[in-house]
Amino acid sequence: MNQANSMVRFVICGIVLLMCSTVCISAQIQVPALCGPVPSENQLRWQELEYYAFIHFSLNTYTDQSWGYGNEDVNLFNPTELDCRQWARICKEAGMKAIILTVKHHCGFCLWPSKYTEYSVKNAPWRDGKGDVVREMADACKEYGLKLGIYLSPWDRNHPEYGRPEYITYFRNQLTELLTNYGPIFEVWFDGANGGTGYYGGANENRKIDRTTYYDWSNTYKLIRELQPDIVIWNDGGNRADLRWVGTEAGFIGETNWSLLNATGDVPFNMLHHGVEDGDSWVPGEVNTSIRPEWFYHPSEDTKVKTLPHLMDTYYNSIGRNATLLLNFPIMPNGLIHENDEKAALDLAKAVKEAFAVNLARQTKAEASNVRGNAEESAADNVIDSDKDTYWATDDDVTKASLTLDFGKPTTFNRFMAQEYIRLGQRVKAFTIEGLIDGNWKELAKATTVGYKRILRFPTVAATQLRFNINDAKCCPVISNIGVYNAPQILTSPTDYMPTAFDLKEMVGYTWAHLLAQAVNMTSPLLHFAGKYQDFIGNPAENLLRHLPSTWDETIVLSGSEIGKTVGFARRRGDTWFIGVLNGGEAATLPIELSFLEQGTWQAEVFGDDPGHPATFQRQSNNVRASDSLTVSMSPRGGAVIGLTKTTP
Ligand SMILES: [Ca+2]
Repeated sequence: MNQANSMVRFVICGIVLLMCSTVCISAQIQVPALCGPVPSENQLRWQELEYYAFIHFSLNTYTDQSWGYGNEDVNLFNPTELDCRQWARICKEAGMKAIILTVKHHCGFCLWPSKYTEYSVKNAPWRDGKGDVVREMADACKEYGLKLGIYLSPWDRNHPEYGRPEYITYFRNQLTELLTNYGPIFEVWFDGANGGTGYYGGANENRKIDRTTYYDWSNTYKLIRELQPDIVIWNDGGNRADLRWVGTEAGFIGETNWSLLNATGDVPFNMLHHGVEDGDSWVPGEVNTSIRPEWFYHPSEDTKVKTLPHLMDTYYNSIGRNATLLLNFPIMPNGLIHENDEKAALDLAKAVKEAFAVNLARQTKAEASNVRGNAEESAADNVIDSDKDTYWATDDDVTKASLTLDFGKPTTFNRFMAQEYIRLGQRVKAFTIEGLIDGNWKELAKATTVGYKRILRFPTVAATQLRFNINDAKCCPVISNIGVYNAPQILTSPTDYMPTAFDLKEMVGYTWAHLLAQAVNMTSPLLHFAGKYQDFIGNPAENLLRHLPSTWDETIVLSGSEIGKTVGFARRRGDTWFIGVLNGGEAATLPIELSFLEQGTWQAEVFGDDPGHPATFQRQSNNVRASDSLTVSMSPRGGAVIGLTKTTP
């Protein structure tokens, strides 16, 4: 063979080899195809903020109202110590990344000197009418490295033209002022309360609007995006924008939470709360809630600022469930955040920092049951590199896979965090976590969706390995990060946690007494029903609920209990007994023998079903002794609760 021939063969071989390796490499590094809708760059940037503040401040602050009528005197607005830098400092120290300021609430009063109305700070005594809260907020945000957002109420109970086309021009003029004069705005927020009674320039009447057409949102959105191309728009479900309400202001989103909705059609509670698995649009959830019961400041709530265990639950039930958390601070009449609210926010920040201080996954050896194309780009250890842009992915046809983290020695932990690489869509539908404890695999937690971030809590274990089993997914899973943590326990005392509400929207088909019985049987602090705080206050069962302990000295399963039908517990804390009975799908009667009671007379307070009326209950009180029995009749998916306190020895 001459040298030329040899050279030709070498070149051909090289080309073949090159072609082969090109083909092989491209097969290995092929990025998984998009799985359904994906977030925009603006939505991605927003999601990564995770935690930011709401600020409510207006004439309501001076009238102790929740919603102003629109005729409140502008002279009331005179915050003597107003300091937006205090707000920004607290938010920054609390770990928040942005602040959304309510620049105009339903009463129509504007916190900036809008040139389109007289109903603003320019006619208030504060700073002799020269003040501009939005300007001071924008400056403070800049100083503290926070992004700024605005809440502009579409409903305006002051404006004479509200309900007519002229008001839409006014509304857009105001949006233009706000989105032009105050630098970058990361989010704009439009409340869903629209139309009703109001001052309306002196008309004092009821004005109804057709909320599907009146605001012509598509053109308003166009204007917003022209003025602030990097913005995200929040609107409640019906007027589909970039972000969605989660159906409750109580501080949590559904455990199953898809960042998807359909572009058109109604959005009932379950869609707001859980998203839509096969939705055609990326519309992630934002959990908005207040650090106190109400949005605006009321002095009576200075003692009702949420406790650390309550706020931790809010954190896990929002950020830990693939949502962001928008936590509200009401501003006091003097223009500052109350010290109790500041302390609560900083305590939460400290507890979150402690909980996630050390990612135990970083020190492990990661292996997966399947790696996409057996390529390094998709390998298991990409989930422990703390890099959000690298990921573990499986082959296209693999939607069931496991990833194991080997700690090398028994390691103590109680939190698991996973993140999907959502640029390619949301995929995981079901997963479990197992621990290898004393040589046996034990299930630690079971869940559905992951999304941008999912955090699971479970009792502390010492395991040598952790297994993350994806049992079902819409497409091949793509996981960017995993975290394993050993969070310090936060003790809950009985008075620490106030159950917030009952709302049958959350528990379709169940009765009120059933929900109440859950509070007893599932242990009182875990009340997470949707709805309004006000439904709880003044509720006939409020006293009983407030006194439910979070730990018990003794639990007895009542005879006649049968899993799937009727389950009753009698639970004792000190000298007090609580009985909770949960009923299944058919009406039932349960006789309860009280032989577990000590001698003496006991007062029994019974909350039972009101047949045919699931949203109400019947209440009676009578004296009983250990030799007596009480019979409760329950509706389908009903229940009963009995509180027993000793009256005479
Ligand atoms: Ca990674």
